[in-house]
Amino acid sequence: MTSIPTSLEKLGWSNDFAAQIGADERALVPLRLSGVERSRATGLGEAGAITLQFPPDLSAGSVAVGDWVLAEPETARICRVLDRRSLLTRKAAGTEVRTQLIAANVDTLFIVSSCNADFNPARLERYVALALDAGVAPVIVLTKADLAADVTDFLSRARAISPHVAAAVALNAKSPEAVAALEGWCGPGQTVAFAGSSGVGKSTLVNAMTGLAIATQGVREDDAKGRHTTTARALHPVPGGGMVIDMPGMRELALIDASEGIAELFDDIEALAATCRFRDCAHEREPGCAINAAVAAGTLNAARLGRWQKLRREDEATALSKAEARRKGRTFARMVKSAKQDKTRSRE
Ligand SMILES: Nc1nc2c(ncn2[C@@H]2O[C@H](COP(=O)(O)OP(=O)(O)OP(=O)(O)O)[C@@H](O)[C@H]2O)c(=O)[nH]1
Ligand SMILES: [Mg+2]
Repeated sequence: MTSIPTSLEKLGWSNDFAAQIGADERALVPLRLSGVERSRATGLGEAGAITLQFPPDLSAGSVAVGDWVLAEPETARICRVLDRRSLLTRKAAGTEVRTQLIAANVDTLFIVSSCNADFNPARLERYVALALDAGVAPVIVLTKADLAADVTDFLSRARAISPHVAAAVALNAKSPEAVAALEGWCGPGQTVAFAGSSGVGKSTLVNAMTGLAIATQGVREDDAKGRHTTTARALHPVPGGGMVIDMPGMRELALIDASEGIAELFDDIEALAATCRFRDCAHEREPGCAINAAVAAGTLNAARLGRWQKLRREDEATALSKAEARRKGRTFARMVKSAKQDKTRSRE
């Protein structure tokens, strides 16, 4: 394993974090979470890697890899999570509408896809919206360029996703040149994270950047699908400066509270929609619909329009379910409160 940097700056510490430490917190130790498990976490700090315990009022679900925390040196117990520079989240799997934290204090999200059957604009758009919503720069990384017949076609389709994609690069993750292609985004003080489906080469790239030997695995030939080799998110130092987060492959990415990211991703369509004759235009058969006119004129891709509508509908449905859950929660809390009052009264 590569040695862990000893200075906090090398781990991504900056003045924004230092400024948050109160006068009564000077005895606490700042640590950056490099791994989070159900009942404990690993923190990197000046003394190296430490196993940290959660206090009763903080669960593993409220922190993420990349977070900065303050911990008690004697007990190794986390006292407080420092305000984040950025936070990547998604809707947790399952029917309940719940936010799951993915990674914190990330500067650039490398959205990885292979130049093969894995390439899917709808999926890439979700990752881009997620990054934009969190104020993280999205960079699309197309791997397995060595196996593709026409890499430029994949690159142009990736660039067409949104003008807000910071860059799209194609590479062979196993070649010695791969690191140089990504170096521009990862330097001292920077944190980058790799996200994407299983088997696209995230860990292969993390290994190339860090000199580690994280397990990587072959892909099924028939459908280009990976097998979920990486099972937990982990933060690693890059010897030349910066930190990198490897993540398990995501089967699907459901967004939550990402309406700003979706609007930014599709801001050209949003601007067009604002010029429709009717403010509540559904872009179906209304007269004066600027969206339909653009599709008819060939300046707006109908499939991309469909994906914008789908993401917006999904986002609205999630927001509604969340509001409903909150309302039910409040009703339940009121019921409990009034039941308690009734009990007290009946004793009086
Ligand atoms: N030829 C070629 N093979 C690659 C490339 N990138 C990754 N691979 C291979 O693809 C397989 C999967 O790579 P991993 O790095 O394990 O993929 P991953 O994205 O980390 O997968 P999960 O951990 O399951 O999410 C490995 O056998 C890699 O050697 C590439 O650019 N070209
Ligand atoms: Mg992996």
